[in-house]
Amino acid sequence: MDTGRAENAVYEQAWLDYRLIEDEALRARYAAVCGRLVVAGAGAELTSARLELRRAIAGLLGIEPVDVEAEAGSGDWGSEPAIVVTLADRVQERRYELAADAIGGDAGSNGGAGAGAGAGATDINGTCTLGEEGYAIRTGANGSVYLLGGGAKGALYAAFGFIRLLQMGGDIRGLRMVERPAYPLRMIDHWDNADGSVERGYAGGSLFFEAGRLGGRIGRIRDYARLQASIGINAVAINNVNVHAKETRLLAPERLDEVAGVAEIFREYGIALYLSVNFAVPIELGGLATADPLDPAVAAWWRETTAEAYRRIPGFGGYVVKADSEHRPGPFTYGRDHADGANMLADALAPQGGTVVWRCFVYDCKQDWRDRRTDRARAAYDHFMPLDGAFRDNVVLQIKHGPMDFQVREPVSPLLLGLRRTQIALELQITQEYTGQQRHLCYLLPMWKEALDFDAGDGRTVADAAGGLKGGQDTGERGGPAVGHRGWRGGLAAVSNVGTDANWTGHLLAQANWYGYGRLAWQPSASAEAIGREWIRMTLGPDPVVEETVIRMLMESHAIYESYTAPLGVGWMVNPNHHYGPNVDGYEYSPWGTYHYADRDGIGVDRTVATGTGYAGQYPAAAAALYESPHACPDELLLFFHHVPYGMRLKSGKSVIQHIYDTRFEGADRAAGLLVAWDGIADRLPVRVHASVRERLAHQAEHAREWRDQLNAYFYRKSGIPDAHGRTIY
Ligand code: GCV
Repeated sequence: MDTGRAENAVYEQAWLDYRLIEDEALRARYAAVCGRLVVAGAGAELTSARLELRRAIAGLLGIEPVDVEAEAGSGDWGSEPAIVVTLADRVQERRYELAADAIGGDAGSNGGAGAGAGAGATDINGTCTLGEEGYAIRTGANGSVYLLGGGAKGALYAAFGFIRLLQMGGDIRGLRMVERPAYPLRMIDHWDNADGSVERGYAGGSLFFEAGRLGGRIGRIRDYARLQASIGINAVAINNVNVHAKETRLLAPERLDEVAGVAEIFREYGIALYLSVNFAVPIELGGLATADPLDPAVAAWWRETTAEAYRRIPGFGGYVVKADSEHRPGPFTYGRDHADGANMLADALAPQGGTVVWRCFVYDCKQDWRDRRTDRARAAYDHFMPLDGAFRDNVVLQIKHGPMDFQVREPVSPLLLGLRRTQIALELQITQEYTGQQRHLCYLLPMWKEALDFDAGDGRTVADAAGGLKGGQDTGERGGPAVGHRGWRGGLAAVSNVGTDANWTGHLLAQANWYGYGRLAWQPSASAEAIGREWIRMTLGPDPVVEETVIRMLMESHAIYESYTAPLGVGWMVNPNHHYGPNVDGYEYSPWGTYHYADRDGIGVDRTVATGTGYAGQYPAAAAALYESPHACPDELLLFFHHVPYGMRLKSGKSVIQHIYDTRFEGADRAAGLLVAWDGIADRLPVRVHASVRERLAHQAEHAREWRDQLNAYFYRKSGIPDAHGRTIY
């Protein structure tokens, strides 16, 4: 298959590629309802909903819908079926034809990738229960489909939800869907720099910055905002958390209009723009002698600067802060703690309703590798647990899913479940820094699902914790919020994987991670497979053979990547700085706190309480006991928690060394299999789409062999133990 339009659309429109539905009967059924469009109500998001529906209907059905104006106050738009977009409370208040049918009755979900959040029988009652961002979709008596937002943002999400239904070929008769996002914060963080580069970016340059200028690519930024809104993203930080001199100036009065230009586009799509800020900006920009958070002049500077930012930037959301981390300035310089730092910014933001997202990635990056007692894995918990309850209620602590740094396999950070009186956001990394840099296929949702589903033995999962659910009820001594209170601001945040590449993500299939992140942030109980299938169908089309092939590739890819790169929970065997490619000792004698301690007898880090760094003791009792014992510890994390001999038997029955050899061989073979599978659907895909992914899969297959051979050779030479199957090890 080869059509220029299809190729470009897949590249540029990603999953919002509205190609004509081929099934004529289905198209006609949809067209009978979609030929008339009513948008009742005002607001930027409703305007965007109208534009998007028009665009989707034109593309998918090949018709231009007629815009029907609801007569002011009457709600009368004729008896013919139509798509009606409005606010749920408007429907009730104005006694529209549909009222009882649209809102009452047994609320269900569309299914799709996951059930609507908390959809119940009688709880959908206008804005109060849908919330600003929730929505209901109902089919009325005459076949009209009502897209009812709790607020204007909800109406926009309803429009995208309905479009997804059409793209998926769903039945629009008798719809009774209710959707509400699980979390109020569904954020994407860009690590984009003012010079146009992207830290850990693998898809070209920055969408936002070009040689110091911000917001020039208006069309592309608008498409970006559409894509984000379509998956429910409502907050985007546009600049790198490593805030250098140039980005520090984004808060200067003469730069605010540029920021405002991007924020204006975001606002039309319900997205709040955040800025990552340099904790020392009062010195660098304000000319003060200090950035001490307890100095009144510093607090006043932040208050004034923040008020000005809100005056100038529409829909500004607040600040993201990386402090006292990897050479960034922070409150430690002044002998203050992170609650002092975060609360000072929170006080500046509070009058404007803003939020400070404060990162917990705080550790000693100048560690002596000879010192075995210092353990980087402990750092976030050690720094932040003593501050639980000390944060203002517009502070959200952003916590990486593992205690180290986005490795292929890590245990879940104990801080996520430990904090009970502090609002949190789980931080994920969509950009594939340690997972193949968008040259290897690695669908991250299975890994993210494991983190979200993790509970430490008391039935409270990380997904619950990120939503403030099932927590303690105490109020913090310093005024922190009781977990789960109504004003909860936490949720999920993730590092972006997009850039200026035509297909957004470099590796086309890496789009599934971006799409999937948004869908999970909306509903964490949705399945990785269902979300993957949505992405495939919306992006690559409805061919079932393509869908089955690609979903298998996606679902197996994380396990495949892990099996040739990171054995039994050991990470960091990569080249320093750029983090690509095998280098077993790349981080072994470094100051970064990243060791495997392999010698001739064994491998792994002793993190037990009994004989090691004590990290295992940071978990609640049940999980701590599991990790403390090398016999109870799950195989896949054995070397994260224990230093063991190569001959130790795993639960699988294999020795550690044989496991290392076997998984390297299998992993490389399975990576080669991904290429074979993709080639099997070559004639079902646009030529350029097939070729671009093929090139990456071919590289992956070859690179996986390199990983296999370097790791096997290294461990054979260390241990002197041959492979039980006599395969070639160099
Ligand atoms: C933005 C890791 C990455 C850094 C990143 C840092 C962070 O260390 O390698 O590039 O810095 O994480 O999350 O702040």
